[in-house]
Amino acid sequence: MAKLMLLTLLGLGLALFRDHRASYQARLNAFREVKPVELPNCNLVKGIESGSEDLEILPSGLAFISSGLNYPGIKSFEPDKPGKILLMDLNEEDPTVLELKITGSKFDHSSFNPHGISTFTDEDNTVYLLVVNHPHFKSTVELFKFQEEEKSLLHLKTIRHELLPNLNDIVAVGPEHFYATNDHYFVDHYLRSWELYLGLAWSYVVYYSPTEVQVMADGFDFANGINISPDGKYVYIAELLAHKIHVYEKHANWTLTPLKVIRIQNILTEEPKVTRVYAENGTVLQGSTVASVYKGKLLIGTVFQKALYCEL
Ligand SMILES: *[C@@H]1O[C@H](CO)[C@@H](O)[C@H](O)[C@H]1NC(C)=O
Ligand SMILES: *[C@@H]1O[C@H](CO)[C@@H](O)[C@H](O)[C@H]1NC(C)=O
Ligand SMILES: [Ca+2]
Repeated sequence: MAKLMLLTLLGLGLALFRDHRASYQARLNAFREVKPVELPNCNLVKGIESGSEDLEILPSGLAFISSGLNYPGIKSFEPDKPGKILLMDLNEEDPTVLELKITGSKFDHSSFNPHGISTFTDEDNTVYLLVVNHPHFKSTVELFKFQEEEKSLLHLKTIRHELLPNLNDIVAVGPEHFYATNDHYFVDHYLRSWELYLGLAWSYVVYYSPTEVQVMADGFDFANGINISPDGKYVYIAELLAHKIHVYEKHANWTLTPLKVIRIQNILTEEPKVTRVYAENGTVLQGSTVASVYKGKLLIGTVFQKALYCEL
């Protein structure tokens, strides 16, 4: 009898497992045909070979690029080297990248593992760069002051908080104030895998300031990129495994009210305002994560590989 029970449980377990495997593959878009959409004039950015997971372009045309991410389960071409922040001046004819020197005595360069980044420009035009960092696979936010003359980043502060355990991306709304996505709920590797596999959708978004830290949105199946509209009124959150972009209204008290959801699955049929400007089957770019536009040019980043610069 005990054996029968055991077998029944095993059978049920296997059925559940198979069910979940199918939906897991669908959530990951594992079997999808990519129809190419080409742009006339694209060039790989020289000097980027080990990732450009996130990037941001200042109104002046200076782009910051985070490179060298080491993330569990994802390929890395330079797993033993620290990551870096690259600078690219998009006003140049044929722009190249330069690694920004990091200064400041309290910063441990050897374990630098940059992920999402965001800038904040103060009233006096000081540019702060906020960087999600995973030293030894933990999560911190590093606050830097950009020193344009010296082409360097002065490290000012490391921010850690129990509500910031699994950071992916941030969007700065002040020098030490930001919204951040936690792409998982659990910290433990084993529990994280199950959380992802079962699609628990426990990933969440936090508002952080030196005086207040609060969960502002939750229930995401892997909250990934986050950004804000140029007028500062709306916050956008990409829910990776649900293939959605959520639009929130941001209030004066920093709370977020959901406004609408843009489904990305069938962008060619559903929302006519969404245009696919570039698509490629992996021969040129693999694992693209981010793109931004400056003066009619498009800069595309990838998790662990190259970056592409195209004319739109
Ligand atoms: C925050 O502001 C919004 C809009 O004014 C309001 O509806 C909400 O109740 C406020 N929440 C808190 C916690 O104060
Ligand atoms: C990917 O696209 C390139 C260029 O369009 C083509 O040459 C190549 O055969 C494609 N590869 C696959 C696996 O579809
Ligand atoms: Ca970002």
